[in-house]
Amino acid sequence: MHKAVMLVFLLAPAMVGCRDRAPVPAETAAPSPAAEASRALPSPAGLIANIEHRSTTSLNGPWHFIVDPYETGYYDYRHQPRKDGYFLRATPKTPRDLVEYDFERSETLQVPGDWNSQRKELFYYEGAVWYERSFTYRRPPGRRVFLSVGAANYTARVWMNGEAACEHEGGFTGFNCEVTALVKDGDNFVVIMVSNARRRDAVPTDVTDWWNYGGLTRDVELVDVPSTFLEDYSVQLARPAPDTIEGWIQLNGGSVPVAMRIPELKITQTLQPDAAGRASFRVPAPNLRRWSPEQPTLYDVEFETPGEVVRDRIGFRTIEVRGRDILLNGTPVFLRGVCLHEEAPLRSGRSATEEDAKTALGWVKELNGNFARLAHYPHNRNMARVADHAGLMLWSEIPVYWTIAWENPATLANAKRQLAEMIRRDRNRASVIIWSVGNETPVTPARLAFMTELVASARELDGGRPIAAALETHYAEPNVKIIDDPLGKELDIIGCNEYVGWYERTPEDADLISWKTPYDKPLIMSEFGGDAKAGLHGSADARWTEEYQESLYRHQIGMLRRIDFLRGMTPWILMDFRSPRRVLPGVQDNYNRKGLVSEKGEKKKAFAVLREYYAQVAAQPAK
Ligand code: GCB
Repeated sequence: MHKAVMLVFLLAPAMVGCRDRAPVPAETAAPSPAAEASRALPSPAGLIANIEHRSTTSLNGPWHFIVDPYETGYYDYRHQPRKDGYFLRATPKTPRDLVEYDFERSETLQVPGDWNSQRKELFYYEGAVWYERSFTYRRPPGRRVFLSVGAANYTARVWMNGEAACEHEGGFTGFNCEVTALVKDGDNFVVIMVSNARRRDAVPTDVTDWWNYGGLTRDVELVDVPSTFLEDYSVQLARPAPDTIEGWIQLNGGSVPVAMRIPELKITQTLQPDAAGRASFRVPAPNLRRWSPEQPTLYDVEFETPGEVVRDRIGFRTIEVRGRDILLNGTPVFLRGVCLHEEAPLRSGRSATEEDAKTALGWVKELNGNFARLAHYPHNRNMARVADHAGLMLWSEIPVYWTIAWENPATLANAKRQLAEMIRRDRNRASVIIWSVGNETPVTPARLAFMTELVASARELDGGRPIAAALETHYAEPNVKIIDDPLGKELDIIGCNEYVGWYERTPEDADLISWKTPYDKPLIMSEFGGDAKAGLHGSADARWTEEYQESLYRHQIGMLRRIDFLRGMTPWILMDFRSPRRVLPGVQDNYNRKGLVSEKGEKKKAFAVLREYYAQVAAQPAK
């Protein structure tokens, strides 16, 4: 060793490692839950209802991004949260300063949008990505300001001008954090660390059958409201007195009188909220036209507080279950539906826009449908808005899918939060008629306890809509299928997924099968189907051909017709969607091919079979 080097080594051992050693933190490799909690950013504020009709400043558009698989921008090399993380958006002040990132020189991603379909190198990426954008702003005098994120898959940590704003978990529901004290007049910047790392204890868990699209997948905007503002409200038709509109309002930041108006019905009321900012109301509405698929009437509803008029468009209808019937406005209805993923028509990737919603729901209309099952998580807000206008009924679901960590209380709390966020956003949408608490969950005591709590939560949050879940089935006898999952007892509507002719037996075997259940409740066959590659033709017994899928639909329809307690169906699925489980070259190529329409919009033969059947059903009065 060179003498000089040896001298340095002896005198200053810390320098040899090229940095000062950080003190060893109390917790080492695996920080305790308490230590993790102490690092947490603030929780989001209460969800603000109807953001789309408030005073907003869009932050959509290009955001700079940094891919950070090791979370270097958040944790130091001892896995401690950094004080100088990327959220500071630092730039060197002098040539000597060491700053190892630079948002300005980093490339951009479009928001809203997933990163996987925007960048080839991020197609399979699962981990953290930092988003940054700057904006100029002038806070309207006296107003409070919230940053609203429509969805960030899966976790998000938000900083405004370098200060912690909030964090959120759950990839398909929105959140907002108050930034009144953090935004400045003039130049601002916001940084959001989004991670789509899968976790066994998350909701959904680590194994699903859809693409794990990461990123800021829905609109991001600033919302400004008065210091006391209308945070949430419910307006619906009363049951069992359907000539009455009832509801409640919840203010944030104090209590002020609120004028509620439905001009077309000549309804004007002044509500005087209590000290907690809450008031409820009941008003007669004798001449009201009910919302229905045939006549999707919507009314302007206005709430005026000092400094804000919140306008909504609301349809009024009742939905209830009596025995084995589903009653819409008191009349039995058969739900002619199809399942949908939130996959963008014609281009793949996450859908986000009103245009996407119109295309997808336009196909449902073309099928002569009146219903869609939004699988397997809450879809973006445009879906329910477009469905309200188009006269389509919806099933909305949380991603409690397959094999959740049933015994983990934090997982249950997470599922409950997502359920509450889903209900809170869409409770005033007439189109949404069913809340679903999950899909194909196994029959075990721990899962039953978990799901029963979710059902109770859903009822508490919204007593006005039936609760369902998609259950599994088994054979009671060689040709008799039974739905007797004990969760059925808790539900209002039984959903059931079955794949006769695809994962089991042949399409023709459906002719032999009959169905039973101990529950005196309506059944929606919430899934059936099989894969077909658009344009691949052959005989009806050759897998992957359009003819196979067509034949499967014909036999399924024959079987379903014979189920006297069937009150709806949603075959799997409207459009081919990306899934990493689907690897068969030349056929699947990372797409689940059970769509009636390909990802490019090509209609397969089964589309016409279903369309024809739904036309027949629509022409008959419901049972
Ligand atoms: C199911 C699941 C759905 C899958 C589908 C399939 O039962 O609920 O998420 O994508 O089957 O294609 O296997």
